[in-house]
Formats: sequence, structure tokens, C-alpha cells
Amino acid sequence: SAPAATGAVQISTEQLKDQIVRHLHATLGTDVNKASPKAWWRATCAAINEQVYDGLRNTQRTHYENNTRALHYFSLEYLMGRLFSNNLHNLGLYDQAKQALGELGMNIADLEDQEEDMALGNGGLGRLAACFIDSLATLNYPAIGYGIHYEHGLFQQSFQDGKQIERPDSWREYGNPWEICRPESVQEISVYGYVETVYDLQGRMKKVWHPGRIIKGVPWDIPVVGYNGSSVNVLRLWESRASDFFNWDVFNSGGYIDAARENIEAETISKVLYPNDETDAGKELRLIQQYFFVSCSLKDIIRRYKRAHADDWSEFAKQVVIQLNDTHPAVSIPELMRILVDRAEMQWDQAWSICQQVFAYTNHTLLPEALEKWPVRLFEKVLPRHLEIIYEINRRFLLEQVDVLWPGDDEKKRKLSIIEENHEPMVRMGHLSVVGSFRVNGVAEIHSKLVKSDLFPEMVALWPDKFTNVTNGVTPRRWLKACNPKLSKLLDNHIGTAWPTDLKQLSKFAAFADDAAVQDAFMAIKQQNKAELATVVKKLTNIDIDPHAIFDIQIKRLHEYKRQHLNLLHILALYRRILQDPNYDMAPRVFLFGAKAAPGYKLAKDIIYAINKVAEKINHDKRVKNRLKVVFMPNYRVTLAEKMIPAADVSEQISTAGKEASGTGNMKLALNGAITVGTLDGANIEIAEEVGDENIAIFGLTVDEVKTLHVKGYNSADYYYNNPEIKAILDWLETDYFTPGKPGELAAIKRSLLEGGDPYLVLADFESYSKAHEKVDHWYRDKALWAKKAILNTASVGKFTSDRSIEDYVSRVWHLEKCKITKN
Ligand code: DL6
Repeated sequence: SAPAATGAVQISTEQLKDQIVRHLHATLGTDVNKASPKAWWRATCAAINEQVYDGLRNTQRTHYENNTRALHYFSLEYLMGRLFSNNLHNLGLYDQAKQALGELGMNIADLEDQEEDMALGNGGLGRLAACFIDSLATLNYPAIGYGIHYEHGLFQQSFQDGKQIERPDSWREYGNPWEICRPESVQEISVYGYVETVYDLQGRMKKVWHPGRIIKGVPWDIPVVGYNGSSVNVLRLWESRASDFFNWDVFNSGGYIDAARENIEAETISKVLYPNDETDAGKELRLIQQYFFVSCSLKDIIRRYKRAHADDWSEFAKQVVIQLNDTHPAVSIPELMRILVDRAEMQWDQAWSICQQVFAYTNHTLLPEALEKWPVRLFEKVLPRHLEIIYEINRRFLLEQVDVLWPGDDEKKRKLSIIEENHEPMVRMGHLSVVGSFRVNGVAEIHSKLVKSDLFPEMVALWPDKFTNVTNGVTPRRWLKACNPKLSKLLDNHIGTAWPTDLKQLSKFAAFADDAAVQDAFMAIKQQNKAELATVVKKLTNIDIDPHAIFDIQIKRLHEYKRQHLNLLHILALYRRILQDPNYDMAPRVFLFGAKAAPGYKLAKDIIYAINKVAEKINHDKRVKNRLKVVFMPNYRVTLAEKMIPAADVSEQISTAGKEASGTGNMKLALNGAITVGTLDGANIEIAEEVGDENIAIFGLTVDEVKTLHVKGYNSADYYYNNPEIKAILDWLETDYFTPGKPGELAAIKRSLLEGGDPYLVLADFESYSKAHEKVDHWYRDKALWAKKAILNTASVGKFTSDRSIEDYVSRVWHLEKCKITKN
């Protein structure tokens, strides 16, 4: 048997085997001889949970005994992926479980594949939340994540004749072994109705909200296991149900069918994740989702606080800090005011002071379409009392802050007002979040600068110290140790085993960048990872790819600003060059894409279709002689990212400068030794600073140049007429070359770049992008040079661990103390 793991969990392989078999018998009601892989997986999960729950109980007891200040992370999205291997790695039990299962005749990788991804998020924002809760637990910070227990996560994507098809994601159709239902902590929340003004016996005015509907929130807890025996925190996700109380009423008045309908309506709230990334859906259900989860969560926090402090609110802001993950949970600001003023009967000023010490807000985007605004009339219908409170917050803000700094300046008031006064008045959630928070941060240096200079310059004038930066990060446990075990071993052998919790240690690996043996070992691992990915590609798409070609990978949501179509134009340019010159000299390349498009985003879906159609043509064209292959991987998600990232040679990070707030895929790819082709945008800038200019291929306009170009007036047609290659490619898209018999099917891309004005400057950056790729091609042909650059990428990106992000939040925003967990 393997020796006991070095982490907190001490268990022998024999014991683990016994536990798994016991759960097969007692939990699954089956036997070793006839158990399905699913049953084996569930039994192993149950065995893992025995260790997890020990940690959970110890953590909760220690936090309670120490009465700790805790972080409450409010996020509408958590993109968790699978938890099986993650939990095993964090418990220090992966190798042991592998051996135990092996001795029981099972292959651990097959069991891992039994798990559905927990895809309760769209993209970067949700995955960041998942990395952060991993780091919080690992660093022993008392923290809880709050969100929604969606029945259906992000849709499943497939392609039919190259077009994206969406199907519902039923990740927990047959249950989820990682979650624990907590009926004892159910909450009830109210929506709709009207507000009545009443006076008490002393003649004091009071507002009474008579809700139109009551909904039950049922909490599901997912233990979040810190690495190597640290805390086990909780992700608490709320599921909506009809309130028993309310249903009973309807039922008694003879409305059995009505009661059933109410049930369905209440359950709709947590039914499905909105599949939009970077756009504001603006729908009533979305507002109700937001309110539902923040109201349940605030009540949960207050219930816990009151256990220790009863009605004494004086410690609340010392015990509780709430991070708003973008503006989606911003309605928690008026909700806490309502609870304090209407329910706890606190004076407004005291309540407001508490709010302003409790909330902090992270901005994740500057895109205008993603800056949330709610029609006042919708707010009035769904949350009438909250609208009144927002009006009062705004009245005081304009009077006591804005008018003091800019007396009589109505233009400033108009610009800063939380209510936008257009023909359809709107509540500006970003303004509300800044006014109601004590700290506001962007997610990379450049982004935080732009938040101050372009988004909220007047707010900065009012509160210069409120604004800060916390550059994003990713957990190296999932994004290196677990997903790239061979590279992890190599690192262990050369720099020791401390790097997963001290990622700056990676810098020691730089000393081996010129060492031929290490270069060979590093590139051999890359080669094996590429071969493994080639097998996955074959299975999913039936396309053969050569593991010796450059694997050039763009994986992220599909959006014009991320410019997958710039990548496509470059592929078309290479294809055309090969056709024009059969001896065109280039290292063989496989371009791999992974991306979901929001179902309602027409151009994004057109781009997916175009890439698939171009891929079909190129992959079957004998004249290309395998120098070029294009693959669009279906159903891109965390689990697929874990297979693609370790196999990448080139990382495409090509957003228009100023548009990508940070990016986190850029960090994961560099960490695994991919070389970035990127613009000076988001965290690419900081990656370039860390890896050095010679180890990254930067191209394109800078943020300042983009601004200047827009001021000067950008005319994309100039590039079309002046660059014959661009003209030929765009014209090509209009023909039926890629869509035989159906000319014009790919023309939407050309139209958006010419008639549409090319809002994301694809044509302006094309030439410089193409040159960057030529440079990469040359680098790749020199094996030692490439290996050195790849090694230096891995060695230089220690800054981008989410542990560092969390420590930055702690020192700049949260001011938490670590709490070492004691066992009993
Ligand atoms: O901060 C996490 C992630 C960034 O890395 C991406 O650059 C950014 O696009 C993304 N933003 C969103 C915006 N959603 N909203 N609102 O997902 O955040």
C-alpha cells in the first residue's frame, strides 16, 4: 500500500479501499461485482466526503469559537467544474485514491469522467469566484460564498452543420454527491406588493411593505476544501421553492391549481443560469434572481450574527464584510438598509454607516452593454420598498456629497445620479455600488486605471481612497498541479514541492531555462500532453491532428471584443498564402478554439459557424499538406480547459486594448508553458512585465492608440482597400468557397467589419497580428529557443496565483485574520 498522505488527512490505502467498498454496499446498495462506474464514482465521493466532513466540522467549530470576522462573497456565478480530483488533490489523497481504486480494479480517470461539470457560471467572472473560494480555504481565511443553486447551469453546446446548438445542462439530474441540503437554514423572502406609509402612536412615520409574494430559499452547502489540510469553507447556494405559508393560503381559498402554478413560478427563480456573458439581460426574472439570493444570504448572515450578538448591531461591521462580484448582487445595499431601518428600526445615518463599512464592489468590465441598469418601473413593481430606499440614498448622496463638491452643478448631478433620467428612467447599479461600498476595485492594473479615468472619474474626486486594484489570479492547484501532473512532478523534482501554495517559488525554475536536459524533459511533457489532447480531439470531432504541430489555442467566451474573428482572418491568410505558394514556409499549426456564444448573440454564432466551415474546408484540402488544421472543440467548459491548457504551445489573448478587464485564461496558459500572442490589454500587460518582452509576442494598438484612433476617426475601409490580403480574405468570405452552393453565408463578418465600422478594430490590428505570428513561427523552429521561452513563462508567472489576489484583497479591502483550524 502507498504511504499515508502528507496533508491533514491521514488514512491508509487499505482504509480508503474499505471505505469505498462500504459505501458501495451501504450508500449505493450495490456490490463490487455489479457496480456501474457511476456507482463506483459515487461510492468514492462518499468516501472522500468522510474526510471532507471532518474538516468541515472542525472549521465551523473553530470559526464559531473564535467569533471570527468573515468574508461573504456574493456572486451570481460559480464555475466550479468537477470536484472529484480537485478534492482529492486538496486533501492530499489523489495518488492514494488512484492506487486504492486500481487495487479494486477501477481506473481513477474513468471515474473522474462520471462527473458532470458544475457549470454555474458563464466565463471569467464565475471561474474567478471558484478560484477565490479555493484560495480562501487554502489560506485559512474565514469565508463563505453565496450564490444560486441553478437547476440548469450553462447550456451544453454541440454543432450541427457547423452551427451552435444549445441544450439544457442537467448537471444534477441524478443528484450531486458534493452538496448538503440544510433545511434548518431555510429563509423566506418577499417580492412585489406595495408600500404603505403608517404613523405610530408617537406620530413617527414608518414604511410598511406588503409583499405580493413570498418565496422560500433552501440552502445547499458545498464544502470547499483548502489545500493540504487547511480550512474547509462552504459555498452556500440557494434554491427557490414556493413558500408553504403562501401556498396554504391559496390552497385554502380553493385554488389547488393556482397553488400548483405558484409553485412552478417560485421554482423558476433558480431554474436556469442566464447564459449571457458581458451583457445585461434586463429581465424581470434576472432581477428577482439577484434579489432572491442576496436577500436569503443577508438573512442568513444576520441570523448567524444574532446568535452571538442578539440585537446589538455595534459589532456587525467588524464581523461582516461582503464582496459584491460585479453589480449583480448590488441590490443587497438597499436590502440591508431596509432590514436595518424598517425591521431593526435603526436611524438612517447609523444604518448607512454600517452599509458603507460592510460592502465592497469589484468591477469586471467596462463594456457599456454590461453596465447594469434596471428600469425604475420594473424596480417599482418587483421591489417597491427598495426603490424608495434607493431614491433616499440618491437624494442624500446628491445633496451631501455632489452638491458640496460641485455646488449648483446640475450637470454633475445628472451624471452622478443613481437614477438615470432618460425617457425611461433607470437605476444605475454601478453608481449604487460605488456609493454604497467602502472600496471599489478593478481586476488588473490597466483596468483599475480605466475604471477611475473613464468610468467613475467624479466618484474618484469625491472619494479618492475608495478605489484600488486587485489583479486577478488562478488557483495553481487546479490549473497546474491537478491538470498537468507531469509538469508538476518535474517542478517538484527541480524546485521542491512548496510551489502549489507559494507560487513565487516557480522563479527558481528559471535557472533551468538553458539546461538542455530540463528543456528536453519540459518539451517531452508538452509533447505527451499534446498527444493526449489529440486523442480527445479525435474522439470529439473525428479530426486527426499532428502532436508535432504548433498547438495554437484560443479558449474563452465568444465575443467580438475577444476577436476570434481576427484569429479566423489570420487562418484564412495562411491558407491563402499556402494556396498561392505551395512551398509557403511555415511550421505546421493546429488552431484550436473553444467558446460558447450567448444564444441570442447572432454575430457570435455567425463567427462560430464561419470557423467551423473554414475548418471543414482547410482540414480536407490536400494542398495544405497538413501544415494547417483548424478545430472548434464542442462544449468548451472547465473540464475541457483542463485538457487543452497543458497542451498549448501558443495562447491567443487578442482582445482590443481596453476591452478585456483582465483575463484569467491568459494566466493559466502561461503557467503551463504556452507563449502568449497578445495585445497590451488587461493582465496581458502584467504577464509581459513578468515574463519579459522576449518571451511574449505583443502586437496591436495600445489603449491610448485605440482612443486616439477613435478620436481621429477610424475608417476600416482604408485597411480593406489598402491591404490586398485583407481585401481578398474578406471577399472570399462572401463567396461560396467555404459553403458550397450557399454564397453569402459567411458575409456577416465582412459586413460587421466594413458597414458595421469594425467597432473592435480587427482590421487595424490585422497586420501587426500577422507579424507577431511570423515571429512565433520562427521561434518555434529553434527547439532550444522555444523550450527556453516556454520554461521562462512557467517560471515567471508566480504572481498570478489567486492566493496573491486574496492576500491583496485582505490587505486592501477585507482586513481578515487567518484562522488556524483546530481538530478535536
Ligand atoms: O474578473 C474576471 C473576468 C475578467 O478576467 C475578464 O476579463 C472579464 O471580461 C470578466 N467580466 C465579466 C463581466 N461580466 N459581467 N458583468 O465576466 O471578468
